[in-house]
Amino acid sequence: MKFNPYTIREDFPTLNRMVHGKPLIYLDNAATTHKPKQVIEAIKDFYEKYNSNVHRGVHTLSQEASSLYEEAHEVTAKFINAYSWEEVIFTKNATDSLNLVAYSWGLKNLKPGDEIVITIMEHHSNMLPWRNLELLKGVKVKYVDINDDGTLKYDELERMVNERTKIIAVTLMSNVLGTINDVKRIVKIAREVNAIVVVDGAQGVPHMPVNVRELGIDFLAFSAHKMLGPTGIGVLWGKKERLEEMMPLKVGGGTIKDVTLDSVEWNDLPWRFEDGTPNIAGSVGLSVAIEYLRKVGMENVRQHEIELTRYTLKRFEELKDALTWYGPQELSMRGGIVSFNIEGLDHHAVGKALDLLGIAVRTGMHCTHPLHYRLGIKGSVRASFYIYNVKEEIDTFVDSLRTITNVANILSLAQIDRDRCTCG
Ligand code: C6P
Repeated sequence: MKFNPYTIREDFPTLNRMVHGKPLIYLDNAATTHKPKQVIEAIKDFYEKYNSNVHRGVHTLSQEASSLYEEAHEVTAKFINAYSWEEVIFTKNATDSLNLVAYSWGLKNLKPGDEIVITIMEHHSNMLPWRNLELLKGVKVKYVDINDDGTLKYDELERMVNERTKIIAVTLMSNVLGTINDVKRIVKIAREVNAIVVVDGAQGVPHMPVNVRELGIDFLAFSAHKMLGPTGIGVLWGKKERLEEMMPLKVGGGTIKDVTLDSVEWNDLPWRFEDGTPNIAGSVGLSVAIEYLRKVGMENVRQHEIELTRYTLKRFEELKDALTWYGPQELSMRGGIVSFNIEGLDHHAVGKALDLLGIAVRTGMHCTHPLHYRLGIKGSVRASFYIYNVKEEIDTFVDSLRTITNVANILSLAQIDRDRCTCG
């Protein structure tokens, strides 16, 4: 399919919204993306025609719902080139997936004194579960720093990893800096000490081709809602042998083959980790979202975001006296995320001003407090792109930043004059 963001936009009803009397410009895709009508329709269709519980009935609706649910595992497995659909566990979201590895693999396989290496750019979801293991298992979490340009200090990582290192957990793409980490290089370092590699793909998987076999990693976590799918469903992919090493911790309906008062026989993969009635409609939505992205082509997604980022950074140069932005300049090392601050202005104020002009961005610390402290800032404004964003939106966005900057300058000059004024 020839990539055309203008045609793609027609599939997204939300993009027709007006906000404060202006056409919506949605640049908050790292938080969540909009859903194409194909996904919305598929979820509606599921509830209208197939709604039933899975793996719990011989009746037609339950069989059909079970097939759709199983098929969603297969579609997801193919999308990331997993060895088998049995390696795909549906969770609530990426956070849930990372917690699942931390506890189910970590509690069983770690011992006091073991070390987990993560990076300073990690989202709290790929930091706090590991930190909990410090309390629960007496392991130590170590943090790899970044260079001034927001890239990872690989030499420091290499020095930090030793025979005590059991896990390296790293994000594929930073949700603030946009930095894309060299996961293959990290896997090489990990293999020298037999550590496993857990990848937080929440920002990576929606925006670039991801092939788990080629990366050589052990676990990958991501969320449907950041890749055109619904909220409430996420994925943990794990190599089969790693999943076999995990203990089911959240257990109950769906996780077992047999239970007596003396014993439990756990279910096959992946069901032993999918406790209770799952998000069946969500899995249908995820399937269709993946199918949509597959047709668009993940290479095209990546290329489009490189172009939008290139254009944004070029236009940011016009405002360089007032703007500070973060992350690598080199586009091959960054995704479609641009975080910045305007000199003298609070990030929330900038976000609100943009909202009044119809532009949605995220402001704050983006669930990466340690990274913001490392950068020496109290927060940032973040614009993040997806397949339906177009250059004209970037123009309006940058022009709006110029207006905000000019108005702020006028207001501060007015304040200086006001302070000098003694006329009562
Ligand atoms: N980042 C953002 O605005 P969940 O919320 O579980 O779907 O995803 C968690 C998560 C994990 N890792 C990274 C790198 C992420 O960016 C996120 C979610 C959103 O940046 C919401 S905080």
